[in-house]
Amino acid sequence: MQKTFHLFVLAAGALLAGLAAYVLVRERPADDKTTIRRAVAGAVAVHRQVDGGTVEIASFATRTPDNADALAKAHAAAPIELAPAPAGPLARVHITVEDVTLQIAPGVRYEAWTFDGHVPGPILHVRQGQAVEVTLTNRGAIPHSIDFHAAQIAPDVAFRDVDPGKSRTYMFVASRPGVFMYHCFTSPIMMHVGNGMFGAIVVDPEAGLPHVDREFVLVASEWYLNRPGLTAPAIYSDAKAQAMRPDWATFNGYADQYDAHPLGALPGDTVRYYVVASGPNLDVRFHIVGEVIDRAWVNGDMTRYERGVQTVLVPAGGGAVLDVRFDEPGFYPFVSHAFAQGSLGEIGVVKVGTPKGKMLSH
Ligand SMILES: [Cu+2]
Repeated sequence: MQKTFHLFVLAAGALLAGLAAYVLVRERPADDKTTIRRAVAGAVAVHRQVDGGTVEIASFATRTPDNADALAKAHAAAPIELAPAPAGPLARVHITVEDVTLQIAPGVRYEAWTFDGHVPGPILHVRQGQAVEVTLTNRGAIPHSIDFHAAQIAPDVAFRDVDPGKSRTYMFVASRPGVFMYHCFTSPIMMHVGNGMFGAIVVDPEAGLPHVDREFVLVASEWYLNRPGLTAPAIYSDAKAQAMRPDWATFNGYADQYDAHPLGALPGDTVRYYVVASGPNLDVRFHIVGEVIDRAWVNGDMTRYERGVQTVLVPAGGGAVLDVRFDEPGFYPFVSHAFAQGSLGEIGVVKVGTPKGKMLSH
């Protein structure tokens, strides 16, 4: 009897001590940085847990609902036009980080981290020699930052993390022309880029480029999903990103969107493609079916161009400027000629004039 009583007292004591410890821990105020660090560590842990951290990776590639064609038609394609560069010596850019659930393929939802609420972020346009003043406001849940490949600047200062609710401004001079990637620089970078935090900036050369009739900006990237995203939105799969096995690959964030909504040109038009490969991991082998690229500024080197190129390698983190003259009416697909990527959604079409035939893929 006495032994039972002792056990009872011990158990009650342990319970009270546990309760006190719980209250103490709960009530201890965590400073902002601790909370944020926990949030990041937690997010990474969750992603690893979901994947199991194993090599067993289920692919959700091309998994769409039965009404995928109707959904693709109903989805408004992302704009591809380049806005004019601002006049004067200074270009002011204000970008806001927002966590948004997006469609990345017909019926496929993804919990993205974005610049200005869409993927890719805004397509920026400046002139060589112009100063670019960048303000980043963070309305996301965790710290983020912005790294411009067009900048030559101490990254440990300019590209520092901006805490939620805060803003930071820095300035760089766009001294090199070309088309450049920008992206979130916060660790783990692959996760931040993989979640949609990237975009492009075009820097016009001082001397200008040959006149063209149309300009299309295409930012390629891959998506790594922890689930199909059909009934509940998907989040980033770290195991798939580490293995470089995406579920979707896209131009401007949504699979095959310029196949469902072809871009337009007229016979005789010269079209300039600004292509950026944002990755986070994969290069793009950019090819235009039925054409040969007349002028190819490869690797962002705007001092000279190559002529008569069939396929241009755009490395992850790199860009290229490509001019093509379309002579005959027709449907001209553009693809990543690494067909594993093409089949995951990196295909679009330019409809030149009023072709009599049908698109090959329809
Ligand atoms: Cu970020």
